[in-house]
Amino acid sequence: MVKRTDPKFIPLKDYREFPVVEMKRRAAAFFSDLRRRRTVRHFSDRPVPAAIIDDCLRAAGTAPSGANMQPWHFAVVTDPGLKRQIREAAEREEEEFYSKRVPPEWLEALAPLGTNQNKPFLEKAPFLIVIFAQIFGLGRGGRKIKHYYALESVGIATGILITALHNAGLVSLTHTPSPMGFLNQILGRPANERPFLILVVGHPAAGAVVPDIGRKSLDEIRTKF
Ligand code: IYR
Repeated sequence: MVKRTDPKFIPLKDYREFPVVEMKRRAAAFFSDLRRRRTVRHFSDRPVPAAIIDDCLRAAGTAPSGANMQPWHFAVVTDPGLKRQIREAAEREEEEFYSKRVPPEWLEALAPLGTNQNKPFLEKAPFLIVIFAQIFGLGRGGRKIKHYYALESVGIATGILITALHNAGLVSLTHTPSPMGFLNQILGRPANERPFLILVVGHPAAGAVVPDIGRKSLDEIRTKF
């Protein structure tokens, strides 16, 4: 028997309507602030209050998700020993990636970013947020609960997290060592969770530089019908 819960509705009380001029101002101001965001690979070890990270994670947790399963888990790492383990494991994989596994075409695409197998930021930055996608949920007695659109949902939550961190005055790096299975072992996360990415978070190093790359224009990313 399929168990169904009757839907229950409450008033949409928190929605705010703005006059059109105010909508325009807010949309432009948000874009103007967000266009300053850059992915940064040079981190300072300057500490960041944990409460700021917690609020950014609360923001991430507001993301929409398939059937409201909220299939994300954020492992927040500040412990230097764990950071070192993550760095060592990531650099082992990256060494393999850059020296053997990477197809020439991929290497060419990465060239403008100036990345390599060395990942000092994994120890230097004050926070590593390891984002896991729960491919399925675990109910009572270990019963598997199907999660719909888990990766899409976690991608949306990650986007909100990156935006929230930027809004708070922090920088981040989306880091995806490949493969990332070592993160389950080091952090003791269960088998229903798949590492999605490591978000490296903190302040930029003094004199940090970023690749001289640009963004596609609106005309390149949208079609009007
Ligand atoms: N994981 C490697 C390679 C890499 C891949 C992509 I796609 C990037 O946008 C950047 C890097 C690394 O982190 O160096």
